Amino acid sequence: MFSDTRKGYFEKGYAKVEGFFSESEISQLISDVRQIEQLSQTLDKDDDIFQFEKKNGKATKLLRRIENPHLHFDTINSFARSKKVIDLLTPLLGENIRLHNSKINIKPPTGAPVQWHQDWSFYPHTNDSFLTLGVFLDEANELNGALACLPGTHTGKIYDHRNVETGKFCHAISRSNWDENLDPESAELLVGPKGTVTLHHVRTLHGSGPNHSTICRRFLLIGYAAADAWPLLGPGNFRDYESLMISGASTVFPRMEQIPVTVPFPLSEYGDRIFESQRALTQTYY
Ligand SMILES: O=C(O)CCC(=O)C(=O)O
Repeated sequence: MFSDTRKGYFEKGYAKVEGFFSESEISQLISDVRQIEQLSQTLDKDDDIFQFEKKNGKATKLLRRIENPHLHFDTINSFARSKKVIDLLTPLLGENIRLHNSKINIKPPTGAPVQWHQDWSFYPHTNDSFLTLGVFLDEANELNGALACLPGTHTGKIYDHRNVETGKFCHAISRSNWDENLDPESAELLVGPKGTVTLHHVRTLHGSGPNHSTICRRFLLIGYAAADAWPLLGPGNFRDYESLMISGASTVFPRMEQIPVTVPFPLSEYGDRIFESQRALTQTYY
């Protein structure tokens, strides 16, 4: 890894590497994703894998998100476990790495924004050696809703992610819970051509605007944690949890760190569906 990428990640809480994937590597990934996208077009509503943009509360044909593709499609599973990815992550997470989750956010033209949030509020662990790798499947720019990150927030406080009106967890920070550190004007927009990768720490404040352009902004996002970061909400099925190790060895001796946490309760009726859950927010930024 380039040492300035590592330095930037630890100092700012995020980093970007343009051209990380070659033209042929990214073309292969895009073609794999296209095949997956096509499977969605026989559906007329959301299922456990595919989520669509909504109009007047009803699903349109515009695909919004593919949930945990690594669990359903071999091509994405292999990509998420590839040597090139592991070599990128090792200087940031150490040698023992577990895959946590994945998604492809499509953000089609007119597609919805993602309000400001910290992933840490969704899934607190015993330590925060934990990040999300992002891969641009399309160019991301000022118009189509590129990811924005707030520098330095990965070592700061954890904001309340409950909807101030309902009191329920909503995957976003209500405006009245903002403080001077949550200043979108000081955010960095992570723009770049397809093949660019981003790395953002699990506590980094981030969000992205709506797509005002005529092209999709497809973004593959994969969460990874150090193997000794134990999920405070429990591992679910332990065998499945262990099967997500992508490098090194697992452990039953979690590393505890004295860091702020919050838990994603009380749950809203939208469960872990970030777009639906954020839509209930009345105090939005984007
Ligand atoms: O798609 C994006 O721009 C950001 C997505 C994100 O932060 C999330 O899904 O948690």
